[in-house]
Amino acid sequence: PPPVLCVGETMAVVTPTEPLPLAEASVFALTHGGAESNVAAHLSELGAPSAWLSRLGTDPLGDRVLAAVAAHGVDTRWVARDPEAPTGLYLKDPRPGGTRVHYYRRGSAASRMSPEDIAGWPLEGARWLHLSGITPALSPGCAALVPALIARARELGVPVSFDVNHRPGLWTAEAAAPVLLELARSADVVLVGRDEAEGLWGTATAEDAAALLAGPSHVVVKDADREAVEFAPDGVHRLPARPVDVVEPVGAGDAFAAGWLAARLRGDGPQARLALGHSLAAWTLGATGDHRPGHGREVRGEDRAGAATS
Ligand code: KDG
Repeated sequence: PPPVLCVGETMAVVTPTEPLPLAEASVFALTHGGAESNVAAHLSELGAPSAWLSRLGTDPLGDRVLAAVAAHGVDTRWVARDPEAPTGLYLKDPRPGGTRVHYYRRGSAASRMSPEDIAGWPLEGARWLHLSGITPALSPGCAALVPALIARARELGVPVSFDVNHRPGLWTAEAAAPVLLELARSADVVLVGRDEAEGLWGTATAEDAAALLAGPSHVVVKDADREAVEFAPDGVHRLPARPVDVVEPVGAGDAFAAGWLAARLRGDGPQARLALGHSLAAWTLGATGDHRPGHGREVRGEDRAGAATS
């Protein structure tokens, strides 16, 4: 089957390997992370062919990121290498109140993406296009790229999912709110956190958020560890989240998006879509990496059983 295209920046990630804050730790792991390539990796592992479209520097960090994403089975042939700009980098600072991230990505190779990249990308014949609200915050070129991609996908009849992903380290809620609202309204499927929507648009409940986002056929509102609610043409569906011991939250939203999307692509109903989203998110919450591989092998059988009874 044709691939799901996931477009966005993926960075090298430096994480302390000891439970110490960044300012005190002395031993670190070098991995990779990017919301859209995290989704692509999960999709590929769940059996949905995916491609990640982006730019990297020609530096060794770019080599590492490219190899790591490809190793998950993601098609990376459309990733451009830019000799004039570095691969983005971020550092994680584990703290008792939650992990903070420090970005070193201004002027990165991926921030130099623009609508001109679209001509070289395989949108025609794609099964799906997945985007997130991180990309428009990266640069004026990236801000122009996202709506242009959505417009092109519309012309070609390719469905678009948009994960709102407001990153306060990149832009304020005031700056992000109108941009993310317009992009979300133009997608077919929107994923958003209940608290994220409240911070951006002042909507208190999942229902308020869904009402504001009129336009998409499906709006999925995730309410942290409580529940996820899907607003679909055939009604409103909710599923409580499973209790889980959180090791590190980064990447759980991407995992949820991939689980929901993989279930949608194989024709599962709303309860099974939400169940697979929760399941992937819970899996990712239990480890420090942005993308935790292996979920499919671990729990696929369990979710199939769950889907059959719901
Ligand atoms: O959703 C997880 C991402 O936020 C993380 O992998 C890094 O893409 C990233 C970003 O821009 O924060």
